[in-house]
Amino acid sequence: MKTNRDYVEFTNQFSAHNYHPLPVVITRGKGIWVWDVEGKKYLDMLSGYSALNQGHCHPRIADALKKQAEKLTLTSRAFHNDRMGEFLKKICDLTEYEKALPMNSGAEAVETAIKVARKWGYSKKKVAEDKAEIIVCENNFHGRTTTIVGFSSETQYRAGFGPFAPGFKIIPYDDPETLKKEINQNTVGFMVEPIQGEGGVIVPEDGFLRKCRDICDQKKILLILDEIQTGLGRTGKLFAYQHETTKPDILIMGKALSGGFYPISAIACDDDIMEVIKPGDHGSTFGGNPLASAIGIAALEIIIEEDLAQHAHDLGKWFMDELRKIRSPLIREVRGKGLLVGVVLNEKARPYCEQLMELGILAKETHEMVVRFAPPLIIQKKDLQWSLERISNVLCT
Ligand code: IF1
Repeated sequence: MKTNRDYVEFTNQFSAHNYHPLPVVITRGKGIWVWDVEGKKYLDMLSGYSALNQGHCHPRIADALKKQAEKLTLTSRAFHNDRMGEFLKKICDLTEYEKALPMNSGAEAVETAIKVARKWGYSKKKVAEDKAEIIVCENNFHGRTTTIVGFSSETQYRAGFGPFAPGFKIIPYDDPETLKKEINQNTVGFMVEPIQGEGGVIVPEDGFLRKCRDICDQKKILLILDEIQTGLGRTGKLFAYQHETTKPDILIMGKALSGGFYPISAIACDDDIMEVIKPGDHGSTFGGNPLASAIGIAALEIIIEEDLAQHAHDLGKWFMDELRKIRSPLIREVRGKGLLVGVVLNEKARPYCEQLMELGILAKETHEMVVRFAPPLIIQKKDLQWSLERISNVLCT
């Protein structure tokens, strides 16, 4: 029988070394569980970085995929297909926006939002040609394209990849006062994550988004929320902004929009903004294809019908309380919302993730000192209890 190590060595011969994964080779997944090539079972507490909110291989999405795969997968946008409208209506109904634009990866949806915001700035706000500015936050993570890493504050994401696109200004996270000060006549938008995921699960002060909303309204700029990671139930609401009585001008979503079957992303906004995009302005070979649409429809229906946001809210609160009861000098802080939880350690987190793996829990460190726990939202209390016993074991030794 081939071992995990065999697969890792084989793969490393052909793979670019752009990752440093835990040494486990997964071959099967069902619900909250995955199995490695040696037959060992693990609780997946990363969920494909929140793409698997519905759990691995949800049978209903698999069915939708199989049915559509045998009928029609791709037309390109040169022609219409009979599934995209239904998918976009579903997004619009759920988010209460008038229009949606489908793409594939999260980074592409972020790029789409940037293009829409800039064009809105030129055509509606009359910003001078090529002067549009978008304000973003320190410690952001919005993807890996050259434009996006150009406004990252993380040295490694940028180093060696310049020159970068101009037109972005970085301000501290969770700092509405600075946002207000930095807006000028060329500013078209403020793009921000409701909780910084990659940044180490950083939760801003209550009221942060509401203040940003007010400032953006006063100064007539667009509030653009990247909910690629926080959206679709993860934080205990369908979208994290719903924790505050506010709504962005452009909403960016991805990841769980496909339940992990396929890269599907989108932006949603009202027509007074989306209308700036004209035929030929933007597109993608695969965006909005019928297979993606069928998958997306099923993925969204599951989130609603299984009430995953409420479930994440209830369980997340309990889970964080239980984590806070663990008495260990290693733990500096437990923070998060819903089932997006970060345990901040006083030491590097990687060795603890490796120990958790030995005990059958898959979690990955972020920002060196933080262990992120973000299980599929279908998880039950008894399984979280099971994980807590092991987490406590690892952190108390
Ligand atoms: C990697 C972290 C998660 C995102 C937000 C856009 C994107 C992401 C808020 C881009 C993607 C990923 C990408 C993945 C690791 C990962 C991540 F560890 F970096 F922090 F999820 F937590 N906006 N996040 O979180 O979406 O183009 O990847 O579909 O290895 O880069 P994408």
